Amino acid sequence: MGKAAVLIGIDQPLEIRDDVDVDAPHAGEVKVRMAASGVCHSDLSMQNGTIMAGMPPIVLGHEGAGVIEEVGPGVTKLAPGDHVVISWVPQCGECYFCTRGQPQLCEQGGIAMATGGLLDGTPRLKSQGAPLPQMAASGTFSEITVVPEIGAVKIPADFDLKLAALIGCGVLTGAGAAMNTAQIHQGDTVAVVGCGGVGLNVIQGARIAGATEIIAVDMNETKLALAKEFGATATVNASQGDPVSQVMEMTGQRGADVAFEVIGLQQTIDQTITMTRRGGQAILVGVPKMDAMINIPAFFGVVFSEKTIKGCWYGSSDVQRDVPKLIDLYQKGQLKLDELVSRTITLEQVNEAFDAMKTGEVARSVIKY
Ligand code: PAD
Ligand code: ZN
Repeated sequence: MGKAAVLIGIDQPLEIRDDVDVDAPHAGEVKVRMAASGVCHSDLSMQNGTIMAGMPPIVLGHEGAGVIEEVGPGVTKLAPGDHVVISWVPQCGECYFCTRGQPQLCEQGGIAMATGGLLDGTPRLKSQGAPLPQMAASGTFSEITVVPEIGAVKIPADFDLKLAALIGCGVLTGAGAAMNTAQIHQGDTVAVVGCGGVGLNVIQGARIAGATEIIAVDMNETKLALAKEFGATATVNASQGDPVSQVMEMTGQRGADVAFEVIGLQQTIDQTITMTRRGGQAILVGVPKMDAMINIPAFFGVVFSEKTIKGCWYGSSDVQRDVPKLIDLYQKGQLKLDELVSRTITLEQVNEAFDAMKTGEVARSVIKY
């Protein structure tokens, strides 16, 4: 029996249950004792019904790291005792997308995402006598979980698991948005709208990729100060005047070479596309409400201006390639991870982490088991 934080209804506090039974891993699966889990805005968006309503009860959490306790039949790449980062997009390496260099779109992940189960559509957790679904084939708000072998990436055993957890979503997504999705070039001018746990990683990814001007846009001064630590060269407080005209002014009325939306609001999506220069790229990372629309004039906004509007899923990451790369960048002192941890909390404090996220006071709260 273990503990887990369970979403029992939209807009209700997560319930801490201590009766969670974990099945043995099936073929191709691994059981993981979680060491740490970050609290990402996507967890809050599940809790408040912005995304994927309709499947409570479900264990949330998808940004985690831990130690393998048991492996199912046929598992060859991982063994008990291995330290792993959970990949909330399992990447099979064999499907249409994986073999075309887009493992972030792996066909296997879709089944899990839609069902709250693992790759066969069923979860390995049970509570109150019923199967307990797991968010995104992970469920890292559980002391112990079972994930597909292709949803766990081995890391060195001496790497801090609390920092490794953050790599699992915020860092892969944010840094990947800059380095993989946008493929920032040396000398680019970049705007980042939304400087939370993911946006700060877009900023540092852009800095590492060679952007020379990085304009951070947020409504919270604490976040703007953090953004500067992560590499922003200028800041715009969106609560003080129109952020688009401020970015236009800072870029000689041309706009940013690459602008990123990292909030998930219809209004900021439109702002981000508008502040992108002619011929530039607008990268949409934030997850909006399922019925949100993009409201951009088709001619002046896209055709005549030749802008690319590009979605970003999991930082277009190849997790087997990018997790080691990010660890290496951290060890060389180029990637900040410690500074992302605003608070270390217990599983019981997960609802407080949601409150802190709503007021914008934290980059990340990290649950330590
Ligand atoms: P967060 O809550 O830590 O950060 C959001 C930031 O936006 C905060 O700093 C806010 O102050 C700021 N903000 C809010 N409203 C405005 C506004 N109108 N103008 C300017 N700034 C504002 O969230 P996060 O960084 O954890 O996640 C950001 C989004 O990215 C969220 O929608 C999440 O669901 C999404 C996400 N997408 C992927 C993906 O694969 N596409 C992965 C992970 C997270
Ligand atoms: Zn996330």
